[in-house]
Amino acid sequence: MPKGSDLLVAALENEGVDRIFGVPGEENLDVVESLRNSKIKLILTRHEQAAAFMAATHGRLTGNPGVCISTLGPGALNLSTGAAYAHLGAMPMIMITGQKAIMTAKQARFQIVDVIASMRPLTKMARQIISPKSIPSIVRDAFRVAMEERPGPVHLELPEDVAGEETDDVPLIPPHPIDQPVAPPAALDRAAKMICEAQRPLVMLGAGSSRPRLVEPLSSFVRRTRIPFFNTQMGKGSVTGGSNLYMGTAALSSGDYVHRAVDHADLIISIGHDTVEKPPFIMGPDGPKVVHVGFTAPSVEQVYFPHAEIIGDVGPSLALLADRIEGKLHIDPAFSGLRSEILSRIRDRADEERFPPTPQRIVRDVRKVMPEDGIVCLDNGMYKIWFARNYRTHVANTLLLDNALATMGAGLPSAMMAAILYPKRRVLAVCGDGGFMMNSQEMETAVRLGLNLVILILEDSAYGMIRWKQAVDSFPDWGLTFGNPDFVHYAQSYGATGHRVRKTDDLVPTIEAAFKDTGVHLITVPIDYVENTRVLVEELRGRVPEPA
Ligand SMILES: Cc1ncc(C[n+]2csc(CCOP(=O)(O)OP(=O)(O)O)c2C)c(N)n1
Ligand SMILES: [Mg+2]
Repeated sequence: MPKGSDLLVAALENEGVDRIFGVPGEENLDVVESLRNSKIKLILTRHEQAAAFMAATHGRLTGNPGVCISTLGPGALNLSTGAAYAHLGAMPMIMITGQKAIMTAKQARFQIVDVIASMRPLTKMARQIISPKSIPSIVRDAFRVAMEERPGPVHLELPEDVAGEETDDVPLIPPHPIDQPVAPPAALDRAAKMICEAQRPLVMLGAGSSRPRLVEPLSSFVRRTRIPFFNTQMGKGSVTGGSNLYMGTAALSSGDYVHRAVDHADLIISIGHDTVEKPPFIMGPDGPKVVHVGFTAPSVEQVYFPHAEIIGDVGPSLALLADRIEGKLHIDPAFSGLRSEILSRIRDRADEERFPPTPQRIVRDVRKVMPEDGIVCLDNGMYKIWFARNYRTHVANTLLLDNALATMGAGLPSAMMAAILYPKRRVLAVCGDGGFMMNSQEMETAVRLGLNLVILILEDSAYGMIRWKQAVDSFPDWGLTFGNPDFVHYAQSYGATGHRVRKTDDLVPTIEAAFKDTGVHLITVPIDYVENTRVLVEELRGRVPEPA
């Protein structure tokens, strides 16, 4: 007779799961034993947080939930930042945590916290499994809920007595594809009229436009309508940045060069914008009209309150919208001049030779060694703004960054997941010296798994972004610097290869050589953050003369 844990593992196999990430505890041992007899691989990580970041990234990149596992109390709580990352980032994920027996209490309250209650605000659904018979339906429901728009994490708690209890075989529930309704004709007609009446329409591609299934429909919409577009940080690459309609990326909320295009527009078709992102522009009473196109309705915010909505499956809804507007649009030729101006500003100082290198130079050099389908995974720090602003993406989900929870520590785990899923593509993690150290122990996991992966650490011996904000807000420079390990030796101690860049011109050949080799490589380079204030504050506020 199968045990609860056998049914759980069979139900996961039924969903196509091939790996589970995590750190088991004694309450998960029945599940570990059922995994041993299954096709699913158990991938141990060195911290539960990393397991959750990896599982979430699996969901983000494939549309199918990644699965992670932990013990009760302390292990489960270590998953919570990953839960929030997936929840805000709309990444489908399943978290399975153990619990002490629920029929008896032989250890009183040892290690027991109310994990379900702690997960509720961080997930789409959090449930305790109280009987083995319910497992097939609960697991099917969990996957459905996690994948359904807007995707996100689901938490299941499996107490050890339920996991170990034998039961009659319960049939599994076959998964089926979920189709979403398409936007209603009245909404499409209303929006089409507004768009055709506009003199200077512009498209914005938001986080939702990076869903794996939208690649073709979005490109087709832009091709058919020829409306210039810009993107949010998490919408990068959903239509190629090589297109002559690409106006830039909104890494700041206002005042950047790309906002010249936003200010010029009288209507913005906002596709897949998710207000979890730091605002890509600020709506006000006099700004452009906004038509929101999304899988779900936008929340009404002080800074985002669309005038019309096209809600439904985005791909087919956009095709119906294009049918209504193709060939009937005003495209303002001034956008093309604005585009050259914006993009040339962005290229400024990318060629500079000084050492330590500027952020612009580092972004340019990384782009040089990454093929179009190469994946750059950012941790969270000052360089994120530079990569979002300056790195041109040609394929969706090739610059993975977190502009939702914006947590530190996800750079390395997300890159590891990308390297597992796409072993033939180049994968580069770019981390600050602060963020890298929050999950650097996963170097061991990466080496153990035999991944081919390059990690670039940008060293400023500081929590640079906060230090920059401190300066922008006119506080004295105080309290935000630290010392670092010798990263080359640190890498070697894990069995990885370490490199230190000592000349700006060595950056490209060092990254290139690391990719040509196999295994895990760590490259550390100092970064000159003087540019943060010079460009992102003074130049944009017109306080320094603009370069000729
Ligand atoms: C888990 C977490 N803790 C704190 C912060 C606040 N925070 C944002 S950026 C940053 C500094 C990042 O430092 P580092 O990784 O060295 O990158 P740098 O900005 O120096 O390039 C901090 C502390 C955060 N976003 N996430
Ligand atoms: Mg730093």
